[in-house]
Amino acid sequence: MKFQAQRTLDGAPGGNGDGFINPGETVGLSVTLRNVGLNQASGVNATLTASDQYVTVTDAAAAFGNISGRGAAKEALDPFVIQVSSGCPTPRAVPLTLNITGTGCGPWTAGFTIMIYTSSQVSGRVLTATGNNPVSGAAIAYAGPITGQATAGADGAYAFTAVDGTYAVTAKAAGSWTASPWR
Ligand SMILES: [Ca+2]
Repeated sequence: MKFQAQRTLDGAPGGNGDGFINPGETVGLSVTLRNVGLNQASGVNATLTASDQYVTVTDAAAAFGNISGRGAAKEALDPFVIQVSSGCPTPRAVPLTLNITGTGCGPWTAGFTIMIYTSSQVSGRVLTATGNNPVSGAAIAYAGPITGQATAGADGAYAFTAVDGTYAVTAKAAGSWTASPWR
């Protein structure tokens, strides 16, 4: 049995819904396991432990039911829940351990690492170099700890959510040179 993926559930009331695990949030972690054995694993359960001073596991149990064999993956029927202390420094990598059992099979141990970030809203305006006119619809690309795109509005304004780190941001628009990256 292997760890395959983790989905962060940081919606209200415990989180701000930006998709990142932030200091002060209580979030669900929905784990997907992969059964690399040949046979179906029945009654699969997992417990989650963290040994980090800033992370408390408040729901350490998740059930998976039966997972077919030969590489089949299955997401937990219910998520784990963790609480991150508001004083947690960021960015912080927190390793977590899964102890997995099944009926007449296992046990297995697996691990994965979550990242705790401080999220910030980055915003700006795209203006022409000569005349300072807004560039509506300019394509903004940002690359750093996370990578993505945004589009400038009619007033040239754009915004995106970023996490701790350094980013290169470029703006591209038809009829204009691509702006040199700024950080
Ligand atoms: Ca969040």
